[in-house]
Amino acid sequence: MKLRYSPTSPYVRKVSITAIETGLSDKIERVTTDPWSAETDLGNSNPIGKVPCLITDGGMAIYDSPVICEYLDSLNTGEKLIPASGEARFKALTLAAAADGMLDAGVLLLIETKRRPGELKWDWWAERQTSVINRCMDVCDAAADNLATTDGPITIAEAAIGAGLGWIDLRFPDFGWRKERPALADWFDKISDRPSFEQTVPKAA
Ligand SMILES: N[C@@H](CCC(=O)N[C@@H](CS)C(=O)NCC(=O)O)C(=O)O
Repeated sequence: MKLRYSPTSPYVRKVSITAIETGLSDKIERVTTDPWSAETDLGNSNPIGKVPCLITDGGMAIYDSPVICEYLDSLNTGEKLIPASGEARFKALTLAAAADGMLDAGVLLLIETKRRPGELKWDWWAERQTSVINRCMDVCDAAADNLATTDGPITIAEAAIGAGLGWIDLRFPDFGWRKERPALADWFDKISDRPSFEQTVPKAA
């Protein structure tokens, strides 16, 4: 398998954590891809033009990150990251969706506040994305006491929330999310020691 990736993408990190936890990491060749480059051919594999994009051994392109994680978990012969059915499945998937939603808003906020030319900045839009991030973090905080940390298997929820918070810290070091959410902060400290998290810490580009 080949994974088209960029090193700081939190969606890629979630996939990398999933790959490590499912024991598949060694089977994945990494192909660095800059989705923002005008020259990239990424759109030939993923029409959305985003990383991550997984190319299977059979040549099939799989996107976006939730589908890639589901694919890797389907190859996983050990404990599944995505529970098979029932409330556990939909709790894990919904928490992962909240973490992905936090990131989607985070990416929009990054573009709005750090990339858009000053005269085009739109405060209303930035405030809206900040509210989304905060609401998603609140949902993760409410669930934090039931999230796995260093011992035992994790689900896609832990992978997504951990990758998401790591990226918020990288891109918005002054966001200040911990003070109001001690349970989530404590959980994040603990999960950060898990090998799959330690091995995938994003480095500023
Ligand atoms: N929903 C997508 C989001 C992926 C995404 O936004 N990736 C960013 C990098 S962090 C990207 O490739 N952006 C390029 C663009 O928006 O054109 C997923 O879960 O895979």
